[in-house]
Amino acid sequence: MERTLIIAKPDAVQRGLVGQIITRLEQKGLKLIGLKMSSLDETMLRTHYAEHIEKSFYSGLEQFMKSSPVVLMAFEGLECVDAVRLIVGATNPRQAVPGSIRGDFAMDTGRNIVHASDSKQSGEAEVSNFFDSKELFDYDKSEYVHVYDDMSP
Ligand code: IDP
Ligand code: MG
Repeated sequence: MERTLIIAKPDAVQRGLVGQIITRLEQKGLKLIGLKMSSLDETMLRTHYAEHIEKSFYSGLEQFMKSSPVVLMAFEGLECVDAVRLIVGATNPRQAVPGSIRGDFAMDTGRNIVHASDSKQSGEAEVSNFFDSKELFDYDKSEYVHVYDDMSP
């Protein structure tokens, strides 16, 4: 099982799309293991977006991500990092396929609604960066027997 971090960004919160984001991921069969609202500060954002700090868009990205609270989610599932990236869609929403979150709800790379971890390693690291161990929940999901062939929780 992999873990992935989802952030419903300020535009999702402002536009009232948080519920639809959660719904799409839940209905896929992913297991929600952490959920909270939070304001992200400069330090957290510089860690989270370390690979982008030197890029021209970084200061705009940081301002945007601080512009209102976000909703943080941790999900667990079999190979869920890649599966969730497909549900989220391309970074540029105008190129994201219809049916994906960005393809259905967004028009601009700088307002693309949602963050999703991009590798198994970043999924583990990002979930740990944003959630204390007490905020992550390990529980049996009875639905798993209907979601995965030959797998019990
Ligand atoms: P990702 O969110 O699909 O993984 P990344 O390339 O990791 O995309 O970029 C992180 C975030 O930085 C994007 O989701 C977007 O919010 C922002 N971003 C990336 N490229 C640009 C750009 O060219 N202009 C404005 N914002 C950008
Ligand atoms: Mg990324």
